[in-house]
Amino acid sequence: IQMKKRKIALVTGSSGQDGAYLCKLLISKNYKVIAADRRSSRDSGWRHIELGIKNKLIYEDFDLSDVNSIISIIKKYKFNEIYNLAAQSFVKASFHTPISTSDVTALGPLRILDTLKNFSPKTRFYQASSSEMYGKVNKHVLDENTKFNPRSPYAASKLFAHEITKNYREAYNMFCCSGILFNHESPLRGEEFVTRKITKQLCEVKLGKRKFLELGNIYAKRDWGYAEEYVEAMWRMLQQNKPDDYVIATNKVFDVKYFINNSCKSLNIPIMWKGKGIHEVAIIKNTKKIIIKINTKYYRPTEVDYLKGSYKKANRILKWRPKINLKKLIKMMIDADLKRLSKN
Ligand code: F7E
Repeated sequence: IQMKKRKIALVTGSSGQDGAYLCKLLISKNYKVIAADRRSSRDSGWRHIELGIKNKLIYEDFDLSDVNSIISIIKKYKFNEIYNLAAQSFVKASFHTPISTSDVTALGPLRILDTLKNFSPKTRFYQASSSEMYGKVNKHVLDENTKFNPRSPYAASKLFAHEITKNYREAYNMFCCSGILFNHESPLRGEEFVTRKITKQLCEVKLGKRKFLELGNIYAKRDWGYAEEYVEAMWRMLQQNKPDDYVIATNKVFDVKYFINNSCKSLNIPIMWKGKGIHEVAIIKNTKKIIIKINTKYYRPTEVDYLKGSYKKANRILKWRPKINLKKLIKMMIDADLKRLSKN
């Protein structure tokens, strides 16, 4: 009997939320997985520990801004697949560091693509594109044909990466795909993003470790899915006969306020809202204590107000669809944060 050869994959940004879930998925599919991060991002590797995959990965130091680190890793292994999940991914931070954000988030993937073209043109490449590329929209539901209108250095960088990925596919016939992923959350989400900030800090209030939280624009609307399901879509894109781009979303939209209200329900903290604009607050019903305040430091110079995606194409071709709804996702995140905080 001929043994099927084990596939080798590179996951850049493996220590992030999506990287960790994707590594877990690839290991379960018997891939040899090379987990690549900047040395400084790897910190404690807490996500890999939580997922129980820390000793199943091969770790390599890697930096998207350093083309030599890319060349040496691509020459060292014969990758079947590369998933580029590394980026400066926090939209707000990109306004403060637009140049380094562009260097990593826009030029980083080009460095990989050009290295692949020169040394490994058969390797399949996945680029993590983002719904932030749509920016200011005047359409109700966004899909693969909707025009982009980026509203941050992060979004402009992702758009360059998206276009250059398509260009390498068309110009050199390489197998390159972009997944246009809408917001996706989980207990492994970084604490600077709004969902995890809310679940973690509300849990701290619940446990008496914090008095209140401060947020920015609570009327922003997002299409929030569950990250572990979204990484499955990435893998499916690279298993097709033809490379292409796909929107991954839930086709549902909620505002930040809805996320807060549901998190409070899930924690049994009854709240009510008072005031308007920057003076709006949420107070705890029985004690009348303020639990949420607005702080304009969390506003963005240009905001993305509304994003809702259609996953029709992904459903038709990849047979992918979202399964966990937002209420379940919130509950999952709250339970995980309560558990972690009770340990400390
Ligand atoms: O903000 C509003 C904020 O930082 C969501 C990244 O993964 O998804 C993410 O980008 C909304 C924005 O995510 C706070 O103004 C209010 O309208 O959780 P976020 P994001 O900017 O949508 C896309 C798909 C990516 O590609 C990105 O990499 O919530 N908001 N108050 C706040 N946001 C934060 N972070 N903190 C607040 O206090």
